[in-house]
Amino acid sequence: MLIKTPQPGDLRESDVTPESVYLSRRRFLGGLAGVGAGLALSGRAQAAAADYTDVPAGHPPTWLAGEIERAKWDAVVPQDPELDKLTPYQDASTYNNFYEFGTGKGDPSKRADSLTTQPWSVVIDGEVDNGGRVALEDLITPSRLEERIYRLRCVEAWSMVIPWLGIPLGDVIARAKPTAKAKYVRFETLVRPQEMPGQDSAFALIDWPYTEGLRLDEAMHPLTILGVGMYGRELPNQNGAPLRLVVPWKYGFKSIKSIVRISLVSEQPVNSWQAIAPDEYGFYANVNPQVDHPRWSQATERRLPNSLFNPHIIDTRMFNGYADQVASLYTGMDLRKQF
Ligand SMILES: Nc1nc2c(c(=O)[nH]1)N[C@H]1C(S)=C(S)[C@@H](COP(=O)(O)O)O[C@H]1N2
Ligand SMILES: [Mo]
Repeated sequence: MLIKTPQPGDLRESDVTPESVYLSRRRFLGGLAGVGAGLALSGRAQAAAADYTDVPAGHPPTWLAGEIERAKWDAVVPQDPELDKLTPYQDASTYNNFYEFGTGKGDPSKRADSLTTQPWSVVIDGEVDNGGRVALEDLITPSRLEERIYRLRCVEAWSMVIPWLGIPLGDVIARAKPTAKAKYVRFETLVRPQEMPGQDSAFALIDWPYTEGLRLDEAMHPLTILGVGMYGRELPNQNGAPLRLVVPWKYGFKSIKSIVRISLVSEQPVNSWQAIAPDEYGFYANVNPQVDHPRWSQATERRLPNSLFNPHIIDTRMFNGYADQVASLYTGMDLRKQF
């Protein structure tokens, strides 16, 4: 089967292919990411995913609006639709970690409206032949926007199931043409204290910018996406608008928000949480129920929404349930040491 990268303005295959054929094609594409192993397409869940009631209408830029409409038909959904019911938008957009807007879970949704997300551009630099500053639109539209329903497991032992809209990070890296010296990818969040009150705080733990990193093969893995939307709309600011990373088999802190710089580098970068407490937060941060945080167990997690009467505690799974897709990236590594 030929899989070509659509060019902007091309007729999408979904515009011309009967839905049954189209859906089986999607099943095949899902297979590339390792179906049978935790990801599968189901027509019912897909239809449900495509229809987000109770989600406030967004105001996406025009280049994104059409992409979003079409991508709703591209859902890759979790295998267990019961266990992995979508977290209500209300919870996913008001219970956040985004320290640029404060350390409270409710701070980002209260304060992040102040962030200007248009225009937005990203600098791609370091060990690349094709770097430079790229407008967000030009970064995204050469790829096909997809909906990906992923579990998000925070290192603090709570989790959600979120339908993201994004493109494979691997597409963006391939277009940048990494040199032979590129071994890791480093990401940076915007620094703009006038609009991000948490960056102005004298009590901030983080030495801004918030920084993250991946090994190049992790960055190229088909499950790793650059998100521009969720729940069938553009990202709310508190969830990392207009561009964030989503790496579903790693603790949530790896999924850096409001990205302005992507650098290909030869040395392993130091991520913000590792810099703050290297004994507690590592570079890899793979979800692992067998390796506890020094101050709490990682064996279980609180699936949101929960309450006193419905605590909803579930077992945490190795690599957040994506082991069949990603375990081979770590063959021969001691995951206790490289946590
Ligand atoms: N720039 C930046 N990115 C960030 C964070 C942050 O504080 N700043 N928090 C991380 C953490 S700890 C988690 S759990 C997720 C939360 O994503 P969500 O609020 O969309 O659920 O974002 C991650 N990305
Ligand atoms: Mo987190």
